[in-house]
Amino acid sequence: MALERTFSIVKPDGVTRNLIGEVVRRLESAGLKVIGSRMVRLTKAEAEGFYAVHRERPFFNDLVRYMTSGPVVLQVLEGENAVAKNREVMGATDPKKAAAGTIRADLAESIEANTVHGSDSVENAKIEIAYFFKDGQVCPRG
Ligand code: 3AN
Repeated sequence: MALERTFSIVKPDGVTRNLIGEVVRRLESAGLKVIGSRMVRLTKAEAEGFYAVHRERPFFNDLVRYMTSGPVVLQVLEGENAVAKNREVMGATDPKKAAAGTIRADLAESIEANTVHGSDSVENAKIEIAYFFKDGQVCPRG
């Protein structure tokens, strides 16, 4: 088991529907610790940069529009196998395919408005955390 960090977003649909607490409750219940958290409304440039790997996908413009449609909560999570654990609690990208009891199965509105983001690897977690958090904005709790 490895102590890892991962990056999480409560997306605009989650914030709008007052689900911040419910998302964090599920993450904390799974043993993940929130060691960084801030609420922002992403700029178009920030959202485009964050989702740059999807630039050529047909849903890219809609995704950027959606991610900038309201505030989001950016979070750094720490825990044993944090990357996989967060993905497990989130469920599959498409809520219709997500396992019962996951955040996306229970709470997501659609494949786009799917309530949460979570890094898909330790490498990408490092890149995503650095994209949004400076060193002093993360508080390891040991
Ligand atoms: P995940 O968030 O599960 O890692 P990615 O990285 O493949 O999924 O997709 C990033 C985001 O792009 C998703 N969270 C979702 O909001 C959006 N997305 C992915 N696939 C589609 C799709 N087929 N149609 C619309 N939006 C999509």
